[in-house]
Amino acid sequence: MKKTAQLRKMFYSDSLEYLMEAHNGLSAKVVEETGFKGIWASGLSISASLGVRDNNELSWTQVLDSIEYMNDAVSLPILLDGDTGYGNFNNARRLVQKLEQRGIAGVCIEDKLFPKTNSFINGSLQPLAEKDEFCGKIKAMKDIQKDRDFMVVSRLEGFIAGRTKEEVLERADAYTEAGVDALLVHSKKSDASEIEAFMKEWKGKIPIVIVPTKYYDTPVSRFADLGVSMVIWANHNLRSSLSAMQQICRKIFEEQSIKGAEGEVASVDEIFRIQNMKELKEAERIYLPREKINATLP
Ligand code: SPV
Ligand code: MG
Repeated sequence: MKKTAQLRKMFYSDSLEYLMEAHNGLSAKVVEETGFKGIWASGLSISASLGVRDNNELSWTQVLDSIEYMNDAVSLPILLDGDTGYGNFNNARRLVQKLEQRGIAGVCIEDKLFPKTNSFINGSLQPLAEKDEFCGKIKAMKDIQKDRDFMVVSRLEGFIAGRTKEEVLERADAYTEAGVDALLVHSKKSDASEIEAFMKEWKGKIPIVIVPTKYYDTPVSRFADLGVSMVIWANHNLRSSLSAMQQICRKIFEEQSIKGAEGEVASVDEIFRIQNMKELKEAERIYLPREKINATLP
């Protein structure tokens, strides 16, 4: 099945589905091997992994290059966190064209302004996009896509920016009318009250996606009961790798030795395995003259 169709199927399945964050080819492979069905290409995680802030400091083509590595590494569909679409309707529709060319299954754009700031930083100071202009952006993105299964998701930042539930619902209706395939309702509260309030009044038919980073202790059964379609675990691969790197660096620095670290890190053979050196070895047997086989491989 095409990756676009795989992602669309997840959004429309009867059960709650999950997208797991990845930010490079390696983390994408880990997500796939674990058994997840789809990947969230997190803007926060991709930026942080490259040492920059989640403020559109990466150019959009640098984001494209990053997700190309991810997409090549796995057979899972990727939903790109496309921030605000990197400009106006014209930039956003060009983004869709380039994503389709690279085999990415869908993109999520948020109703804020370029350059954006991460939703967990001074959210209430973040200006929202003007509703009609954002609807035009959605239309332009939907009009340009060639594969009808490519998913355009719109992210409602109203709760983040301190707007009322009524405004968030009104925008949800307007974005649906503009043709979006699904809505991501974001909240930075430590409980799910905003999501619950939204879901209780939402009469629309398109799938709803949430990112429970801050209300992490709400059981997923609650989201399923509310009618949420998709949950995004948005940043745990980045956060766990940061903790692991900090710990191991500290240990090696203090002990001036790698002896104590050896049992705490993946083996070099495990790196070779996840890189699929096995395939290269087999290919060498087919394509290299016999005397050159094993010259390049362990
Ligand atoms: C991301 O993962 O980059 C997101 C989700 O946009 S959040 O960081 O929760 O805003
Ligand atoms: Mg983001």
